[in-house]
Amino acid sequence: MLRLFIALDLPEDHRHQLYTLRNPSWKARWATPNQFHLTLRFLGPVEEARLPELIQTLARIEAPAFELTPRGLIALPSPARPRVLAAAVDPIPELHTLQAEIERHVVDLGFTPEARPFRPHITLARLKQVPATAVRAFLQRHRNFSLAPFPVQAFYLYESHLHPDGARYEILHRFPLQR
Ligand code: 3AM
Repeated sequence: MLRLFIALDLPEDHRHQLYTLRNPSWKARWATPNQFHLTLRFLGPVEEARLPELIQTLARIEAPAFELTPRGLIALPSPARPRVLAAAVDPIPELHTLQAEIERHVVDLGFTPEARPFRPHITLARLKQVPATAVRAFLQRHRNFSLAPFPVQAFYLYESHLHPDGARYEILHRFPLQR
């Protein structure tokens, strides 16, 4: 079985800027620059034999390239119960259209529909025992956070390799968007 998800990648420069937000004193697992991504669809365990049809199906998606602007930090599922610290992005229709197209295509293939609403985010840290007050103070301190817009010219199929010291994400396939 392969543990798969579909996501957007970030430019090198943006990864490094996101990494500077790191607060090493927290009981948290901070993402390293090569782990940053924006998940569009988590697929979970998939038989390796299904990979060709999955790739063929995703390759049929026709969606335009767009620009994404990281703006604002958020705590998920909520600031009162912070489990994940993430960067948000400006909501733009093209991102939601792409996510909906991917969802439609994977459901056609037999994957269970995603029950949760799409909340686009770039995970910065998984919080272990960080008090909500500390997270709120962090969000307040970084309330004006934003990064330059970056071009999104493709989406990717990733394999997640779980290791005791954190996940390693490997790109299995690149799906170009239309210019
Ligand atoms: O984009 P992020 O880093 O928030 O949380 C996991 C990660 O999301 C998410 O898939 C991404 C790549 O691992 N993920 C893991 N298990 C999941 C599940 N059962 C899940 N998302 C939804 N359902």
